[in-house]
Amino acid sequence: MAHNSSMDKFVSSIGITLDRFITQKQADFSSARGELSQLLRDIGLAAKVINKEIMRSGLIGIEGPAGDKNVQGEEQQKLDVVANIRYIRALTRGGEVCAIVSEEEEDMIDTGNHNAKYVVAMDPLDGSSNIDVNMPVGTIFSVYKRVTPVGTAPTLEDALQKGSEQVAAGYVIYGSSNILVYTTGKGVNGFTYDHSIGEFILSHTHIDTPADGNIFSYNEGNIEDCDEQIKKYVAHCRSKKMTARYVGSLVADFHRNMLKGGIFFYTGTKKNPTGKLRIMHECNSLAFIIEQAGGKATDGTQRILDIQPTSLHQRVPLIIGSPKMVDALLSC
Ligand code: AHM
Ligand code: MG
Repeated sequence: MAHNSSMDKFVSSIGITLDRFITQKQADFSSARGELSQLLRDIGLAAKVINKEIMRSGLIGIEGPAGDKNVQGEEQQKLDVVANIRYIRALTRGGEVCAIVSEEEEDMIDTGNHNAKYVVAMDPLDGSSNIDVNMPVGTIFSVYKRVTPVGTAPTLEDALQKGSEQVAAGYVIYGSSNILVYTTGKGVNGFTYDHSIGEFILSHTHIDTPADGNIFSYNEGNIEDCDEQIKKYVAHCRSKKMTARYVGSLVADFHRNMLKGGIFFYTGTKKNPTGKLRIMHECNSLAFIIEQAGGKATDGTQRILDIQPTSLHQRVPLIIGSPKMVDALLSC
């Protein structure tokens, strides 16, 4: 039935809930049986719970350090621990995930759901050093199909897959507003949390990153330690009077740059010769998303999504953002 233009505002998908959107999008995959949709809903639910905890963290005293170190020797914040537990619980109970790889856990977790066909890699709370000062933090996740047969116990082979094998990826920002962005390989969409009704609502459809931009995100405190290419590129950014923006929460820096046009890079330093960020928990997800939005992600020599991970907590250099800016850095 034809509709006139005044009806557009009623048929636009802006404003529908995350759950409904996921259900509608399932139709893009003819063989889909709803498991991935359920898994994404489970993540959406856990995101709401974490958001609630973060909003109250100052009141209930969970924003400080927990006293433990995680497997990388970094101090674990209490909220890191809380977020890790919440996501693992949501994904385990949800039943669609056979294995979870978390930044906060040394080993892969076998959820016991051996009939499930998906594996999730995640950083439950990224940028956690920002929690106690009210800066944005986030969750980053990647979803893979297992490679071992359904019905058997998952193995490391299921986890150590190239980023190009992801079937879905996304992140949540707990910041000035609470936003969930995800892709299943058919574009990138973002949902803003409406506290009054307790739902993520579609707010950013088909996100495309600008081909070029004016923002560079780099921890310039590392510049003495970095290689000539980075020094040259930073000098180039300064000479062009670009805008330096570095929150220190990857999701926040990434999200802003994707929407406005920009580049984020964290390459090798003396302390971390292959950079700080982890391929499984952080880089692959954002690389998949930026490519879906028309951008690029590389470690300086190859596409992030083509790297074969060899260990769960492997770190790689990350250069990610608007395609022309990534190319300009590589040509330095
Ligand atoms: P985390 O996973 O321990 O929170 O560390 C990752 C964070 C990123 O969010 C951010 O981009 C980066 O570390 C900042 O590191 P630095 O303080 O060295 O600039
Ligand atoms: Mg992290």
